[in-house]
Amino acid sequence: MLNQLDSSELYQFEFGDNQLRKLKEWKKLPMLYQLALDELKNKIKLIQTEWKVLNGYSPIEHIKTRIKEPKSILEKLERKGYELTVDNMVTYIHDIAGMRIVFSFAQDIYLLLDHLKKRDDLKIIEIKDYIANPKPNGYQSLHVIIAVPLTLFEGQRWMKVEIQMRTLAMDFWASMEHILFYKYEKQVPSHVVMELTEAARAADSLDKKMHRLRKEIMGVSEAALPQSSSNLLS
Ligand code: 0O2
Repeated sequence: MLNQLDSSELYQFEFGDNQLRKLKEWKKLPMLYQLALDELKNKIKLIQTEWKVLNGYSPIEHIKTRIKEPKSILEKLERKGYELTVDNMVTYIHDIAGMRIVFSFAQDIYLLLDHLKKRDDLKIIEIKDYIANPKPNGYQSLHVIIAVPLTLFEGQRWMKVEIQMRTLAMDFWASMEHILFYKYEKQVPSHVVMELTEAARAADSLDKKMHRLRKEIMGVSEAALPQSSSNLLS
């Protein structure tokens, strides 16, 4: 949590005229991001329940949330070339509050995205579609930066949350890659890179196979699927 930042890290922050305001803001941030995650999770859970009642199944396997570690926030700010200030953190680090939603089928990711786009109680800031355009290593996921309104005693405040939406297969690959990547301390041997990319292709073909089986067994027609996914998994 941000309030567990040790003093040596805290001293890297500016202490000028606005010292008190910034310190108060710093103390408040973890709470605000956590409230935004709670709020968003409730909204998604409501949709999940509605979906289950209407369609007889839940498209969402599980939802995880996390607040980014202070060390990772500072490293990311540094990597992006910004000064280590609270204002820069809030402005340029979009994934301080992170939510991961894992789906059974890729098509349902786009159904949820279409729904989120239509809501007026949430604001979509940015979409990165690594499902349609996987990263060179094979990483697939749909990233959405979304603003969630909090009605506070001091007034309304919009907080940013990064949602990563992916299938079980994509999630399995990303988790394994994360473990291997960090084990090799970012010096991944080339044959490992090749095998990981191969494994990503295997995960992708598993998703495509499940999509075909779903169409056959559940009778889901291509027309019933959102545009963005129907040309993706044919
Ligand atoms: P952690 O520990 O997961 O939080 P932006 O956040 O948009 O300003 P960035 O970093 O270019 O800038 O965003 P990107 O690449 O869209 O998404 C970053 C996050 O996606 C990462 O967070 C990971 O969670 C995930 N991610 C992106 N690429 C990969 C990948 O190749 N493998 C795996 N396993 N995850 C990936 P962090 O902050 O790097 O780390």
